[in-house]
Amino acid sequence: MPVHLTDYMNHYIKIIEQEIRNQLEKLKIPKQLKDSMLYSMNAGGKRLRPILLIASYEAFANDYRKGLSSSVALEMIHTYSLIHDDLPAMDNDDYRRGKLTNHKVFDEATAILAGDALLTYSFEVIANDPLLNDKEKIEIIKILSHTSGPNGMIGGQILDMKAENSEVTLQELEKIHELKTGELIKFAILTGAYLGNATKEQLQYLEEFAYYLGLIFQVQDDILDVTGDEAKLGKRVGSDEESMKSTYPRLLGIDGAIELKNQYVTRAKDALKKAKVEDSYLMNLTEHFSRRDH
Ligand code: GRG
Repeated sequence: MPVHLTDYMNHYIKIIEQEIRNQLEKLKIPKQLKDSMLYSMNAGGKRLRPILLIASYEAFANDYRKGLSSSVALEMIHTYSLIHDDLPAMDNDDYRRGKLTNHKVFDEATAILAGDALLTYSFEVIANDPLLNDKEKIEIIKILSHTSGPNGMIGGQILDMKAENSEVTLQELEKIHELKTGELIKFAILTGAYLGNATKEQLQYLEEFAYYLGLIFQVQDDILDVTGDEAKLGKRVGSDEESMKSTYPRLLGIDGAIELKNQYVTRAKDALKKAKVEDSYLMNLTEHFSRRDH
């Protein structure tokens, strides 16, 4: 019997968080570095990316365990990007997810090193997974380094920095999001499907799906900045007037942003149908990404 998406997500959040603990607690490293890594890894993230990876794997195969190390590695890279993004040299934020940022609890140097450590350790986690063969390890590490590096997330971050305080076109905005947010989502979808033995054709459709899912995530994020409860309370990071950043609602108005998001939802679902995985949790997760309230 199909399980409701919330139960599905909660089930895997427990498994993912246990594996995060397993991977980090065994490290024999100075306490300050370990505490700093653990602090941000356990600071209340929604775990959307690792869940996506497992759902993508399960669209094709059974036994999530084969996707577990990649999903934890992905969450490590996501967390490192947040730690570094919050630093004084970047966004200079004191709070994330309602908690003090890493450099506020520890210090800047420790936060930089904790981010570096999570980035590099993520590759080690994949390389040491006994459930993966060498070909799989190389392929996953290849996709992860590409999507998180200069051709992916980091490339998006630098475009984003260049666009700070200037008007950008919708096309330019979407390029930033495609790289900065979308590439890690692409890693989740492609890695899960690859490990589940999807065909080349299915992988192509899933890449298209991931592209639209990344944009859905970001349009909704921008909408929440304006309409969400946290925005109304003035608590949402990056939501305030201090930033002149281009967003979907600023470029299209709220109604226009919602309309565009709905178009992307249709395209994402079409791509899942073409990949013949419309019965998977990826379908429910598309709705979840589109309607999430935080
Ligand atoms: C390496 C410095 C550096 C930056 C890389 C990804 C990124 C660029 C910076 C992170 C900050 C940011 C606002 C990214 C946009 C994507 C986004 C809204 C991330 C938050 O993702 P959620 O909502 O986070 O999944 P949680 O808190 O649930 O883990």
